[in-house]
Amino acid sequence: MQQMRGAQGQRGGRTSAAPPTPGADRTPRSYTAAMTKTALITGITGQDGSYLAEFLLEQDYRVVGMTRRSSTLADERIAHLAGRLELIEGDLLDQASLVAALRDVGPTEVYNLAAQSFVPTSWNQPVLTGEFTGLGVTRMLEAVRQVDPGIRFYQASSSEMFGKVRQVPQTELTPFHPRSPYGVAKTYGHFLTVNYRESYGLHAVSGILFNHESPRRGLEFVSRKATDGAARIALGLATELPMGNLDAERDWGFAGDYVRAMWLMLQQAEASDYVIATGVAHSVRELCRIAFERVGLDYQRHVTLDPRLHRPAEVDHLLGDATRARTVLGWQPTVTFTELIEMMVDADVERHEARLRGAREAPATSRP
Ligand code: NDP
Ligand code: GDR
Repeated sequence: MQQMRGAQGQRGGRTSAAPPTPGADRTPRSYTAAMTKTALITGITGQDGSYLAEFLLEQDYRVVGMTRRSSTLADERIAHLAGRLELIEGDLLDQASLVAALRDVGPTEVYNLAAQSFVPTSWNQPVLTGEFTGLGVTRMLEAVRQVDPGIRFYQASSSEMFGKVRQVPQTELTPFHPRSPYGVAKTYGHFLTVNYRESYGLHAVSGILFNHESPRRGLEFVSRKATDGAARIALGLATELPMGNLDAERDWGFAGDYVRAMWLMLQQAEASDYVIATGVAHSVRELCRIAFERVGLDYQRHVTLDPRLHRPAEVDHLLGDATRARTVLGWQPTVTFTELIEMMVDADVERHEARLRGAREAPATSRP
């Protein structure tokens, strides 16, 4: 395990790993506010991983992020945390690496955020999505059970489990009807989390989070695609933005608010599951309108329809009821939909402008 050394630094391999000790101490850790808490975050390089790491560091946690090996460094979302964040290698596909990571790190809390999280990809790679997003949860829970059943465990569940909704708005009691291999895999992960809580008494919670976005959102997700598209068109870098189903509706919130809810869930005396949502739904069309208006453009002149972006089975409308989170956790969102989209557009404009400035100012290089 290593301290992160910044964008140019090495990635943390498990360099100080002790060999796994059969029958190592399995005594559940007592959970007191006084002890220094250590969090292990899987999916640290993702949107939520980066916000959660920031939040936990502010709470004086020791934070260790799990990364999987790749030939390139994918740390742009966490590079600014260099020196404060430790990294350890592990992969949700590899049970032994998870057990070893837990033994090395000795966390008090595990946040299982890693997943294949893009819904359309789950139709192209359904088996891999099942392995990462579904069975990966089993591997992580088994590792917790074996290494230290006193670890508190958070599972990143999703409103995609509601899919073809049976009730509006959706609560913790709404039945699931997932509409994609991703949604099915998340539903498996959710029930497995509940099952390990009921079977082994683990402090395992499932956060049923509705869509949450930020300037760090992946460019393939609809919110960021719209805000980046509006920024590029406003700066003359593109002229149109092909989109899929503009009528789909989602309950979108700000990722920074949602990671606070994850933490609050693990601080409760009793493990339980919570819906996290704003309680307000908007269409993709409204999203586009607000994004383009922010840069003084009319989305109708630039957004084109591409039927190839429609999904084999769509989730038409999601709207969450987070009453339980509000009353039990004291959680509520702080950023409105319009504020969120405008924040994202502004960040994308700034990023593209900086790149354009850099390109103009860069010294001319002679080709070999
Ligand atoms: P991202 O797609 O931004 O991040 C996913 C993370 O998972 C990345 O760090 C990725 O690492 C990692 N990962 C993928 N596969 C593996 C693997 N086999 N082993 C180890 N790590 C792996 O997702 P978000 O941050 O947006 O979401 C976090 C979690 O919350 C996900 O589980 C997602 O499904 C869930 N969720 C998200 C919602 C949202 O609106 N954002 C709503 C509800 C649930 P790498 O960089 O190497 O690819
Ligand atoms: P979603 O998010 O599938 O809800 O999953 P996404 O932003 O991909 O899609 C939201 C809705 O927008 C419609 N849409 C488009 N989507 C994309 N990506 N690109 C387009 O061009 C486009 N045009 C219209 C989609 O059809 C859909 O209805 C996200 C992920 O973060 C999951 O991991 C998470 O679990 C859920 O949110 C809650």
